[in-house]
Amino acid sequence: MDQNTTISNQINTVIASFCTDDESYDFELFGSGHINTTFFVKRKCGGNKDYLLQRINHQIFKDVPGLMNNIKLVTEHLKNKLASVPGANPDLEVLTLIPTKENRFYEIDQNGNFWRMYDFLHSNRYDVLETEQQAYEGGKAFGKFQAMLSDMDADLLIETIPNFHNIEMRLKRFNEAIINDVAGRVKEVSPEIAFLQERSEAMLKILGLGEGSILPVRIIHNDTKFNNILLDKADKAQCVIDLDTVMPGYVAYDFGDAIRTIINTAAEDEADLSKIQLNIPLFAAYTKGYFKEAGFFLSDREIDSLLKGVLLIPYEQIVRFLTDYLEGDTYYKIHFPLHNLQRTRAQIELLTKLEHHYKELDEIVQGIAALPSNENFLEEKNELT
Ligand code: ADP
Ligand code: GN1
Ligand code: MG
Repeated sequence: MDQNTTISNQINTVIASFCTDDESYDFELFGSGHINTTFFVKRKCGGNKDYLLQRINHQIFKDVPGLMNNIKLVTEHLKNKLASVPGANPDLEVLTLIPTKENRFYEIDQNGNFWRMYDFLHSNRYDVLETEQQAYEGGKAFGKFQAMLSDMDADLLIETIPNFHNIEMRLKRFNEAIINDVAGRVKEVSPEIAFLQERSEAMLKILGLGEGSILPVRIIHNDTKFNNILLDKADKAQCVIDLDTVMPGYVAYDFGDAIRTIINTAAEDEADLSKIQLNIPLFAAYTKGYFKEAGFFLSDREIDSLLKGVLLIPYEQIVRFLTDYLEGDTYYKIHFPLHNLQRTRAQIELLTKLEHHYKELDEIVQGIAALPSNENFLEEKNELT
């Protein structure tokens, strides 16, 4: 038997371990996530009921049972909330886990890999945005997500990756990577290291505000890049996905990571730096959508912290991509040898532009935050003007 047939048989065995409604499936690699390995699973005999199968990266998520319990609790909480909202459809708006025949939410294969399955949601997905409508809907999706989780007990959730957005810890590991230089790459990246070092003090602000209890800890998504939202066929917000990192944190983290992907006219790893520009109307549209859903619970100090997150998260990504490059590319999936370095340089370009426009962006946030709530809740077409 050739290697492909063996892998195919293994995946078919995994599929059969879940409570699916048919025996014969086709599957193909799917999506552009950097962490898990995702397959689109379709019944050979056709029909609309498709599945999304994922091999969970257990090198990164060390406690998969704990992680899956988090996802079970979060999806249950969201579905219960939506059940009482007229017109809402919990099956389309919240991920639905498929249990295994042994009534668990994950399966372990013969090689010790962890798998999970969701209902596949037929929807629109974007790595790079095209319209203000999409940005606005993205803001609503993540705002509503935080709002709906605001009354969930955070103690129920484990920290799937401890210190995920803790920049002090990220910098510590980065400095260790420089000292260890296991891949012999430090000499190639002096300008990038200097860029990070020049800003390291300034980037500790959010952490300091949190430690001083000025910013409240809330349950947030923690990985709000735009391709972690599904929009429906009319580009309306449908479902927030990729729930692996739903954990306590500061709202500025979610705002910053969303803006990182929304405001950038190019891909996160664009090689041609001249293509990386700021699309400020998309920034404003996202912010309006976000405040529409989250404005009612944000404190003034949290509102003031949002733009700090817009600088912090691209900075943190640079630290993380460069650390991975220095450590020999062990964390993120890469598609060519210098991919992490290219990502690093693209994010440096983005951060530099964000720094230049900081004041202008902050004024936009403050202006939207100051809108009377009735104005914030106008019909959608008016809100974007
Ligand atoms: P990763 O952690 O690797 O980013 P994700 O959970 O984000 O993994 O999934 C990868 C991609 O698969 C997503 O960007 C999205 O396009 C798609 N996807 C994930 N879950 C679903 C789903 N239930 N229905 C349809 N598409 C999905
Ligand atoms: C990863 O899983 P994915 O591709 O949506 C990463 C995020 C980074 C992002 C950068 C668990 O997100 O933290 O912001 O890549 N997820 C994890 O594109 O590390
Ligand atoms: Mg993802």
